[in-house]
Amino acid sequence: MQKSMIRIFGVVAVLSTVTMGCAADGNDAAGNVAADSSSAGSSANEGNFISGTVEEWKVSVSPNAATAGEVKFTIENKGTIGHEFLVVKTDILDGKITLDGDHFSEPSPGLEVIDEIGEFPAGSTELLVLSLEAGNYQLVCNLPGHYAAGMHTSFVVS
Ligand SMILES: [Cu+2]
Repeated sequence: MQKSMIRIFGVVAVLSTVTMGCAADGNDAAGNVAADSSSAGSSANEGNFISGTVEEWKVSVSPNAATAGEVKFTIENKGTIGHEFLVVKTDILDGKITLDGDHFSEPSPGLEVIDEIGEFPAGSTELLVLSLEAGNYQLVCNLPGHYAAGMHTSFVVS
């Protein structure tokens, strides 16, 4: 009868990824999920699931746009070293933020760092849930040298 085992379990396992030996990060992700229920008036944004990667030396997300309201970023570090993931609201063109040495200052004129996933290790996945206003954004890694090396991409909220 029920001979065919269903493989959906694999998906569930990925979604509930626990970073072993890094309990603090796991707790952060859980906290962000729990915070979902506090946002009001965003029922039209249930599709704002953004998945992406950070690696040497790029940031990639799909889709690269969302509607204003709650946006959920699931970001995997596909690289071989630690990276961070910053959500920056700015009209500055992608890759053109003025650097102060090997990174840009936070804060800087013309941009606002909305929130971030702090540096997380290679091979791990983190969730960041934010309430975003309409506007132009950059998703970046601002570790020393990483922005200049290409770790930035544009993101639009309408
Ligand atoms: Cu980086």
